[in-house]
Amino acid sequence: MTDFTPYFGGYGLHTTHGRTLPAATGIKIANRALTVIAAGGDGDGYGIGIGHLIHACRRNIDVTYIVMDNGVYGNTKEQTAPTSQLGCASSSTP
Ligand SMILES: Cc1ncc(C[n+]2csc(CCOP(=O)(O)OP(=O)(O)O)c2C)c(N)n1
Repeated sequence: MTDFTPYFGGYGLHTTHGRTLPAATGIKIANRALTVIAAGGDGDGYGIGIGHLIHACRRNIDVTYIVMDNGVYGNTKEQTAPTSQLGCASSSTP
C-alpha cells in the first residue's frame, strides 16, 4: 500500500481497505469545494471494493480515482488479484 498524500501536499485520510470510494464520496458531499483524489490498489478497487466502484460511477460525483494496478494483493504477500494475468503463479495460486 502506498502513502499517496505527500505527493499532493493536501490533507489525507487513510481509510479501510476496499472503502476508498465511500470515504472519498462522503468527503466530497460534505464539502463540494474540495478537490478530492482517491487512490488505492487493484485489489482495493476491483476486488473487495468493486461494488463501491460501480456505485461511485453511477453517482458520478466529481472525484478523481487513481488505481495503482500491480496485478496482485501486494501488501498481503502477493496473492492473485482481479487484474492478475491469466496463468500467473502467485502465493495463492502456485
Ligand atoms: C477490510 C480488510 N480486508 C482485508 C484486509 C487485508 N488486506 C490488506 S492489504 C490487502 C490487499 C491489498 O492489495 P491491493 O489493494 O491490490 O494493493 P497492493 O498491496 O497490491 O498495493 C488486503 C487483502 C484489510 N486490511 N482490510
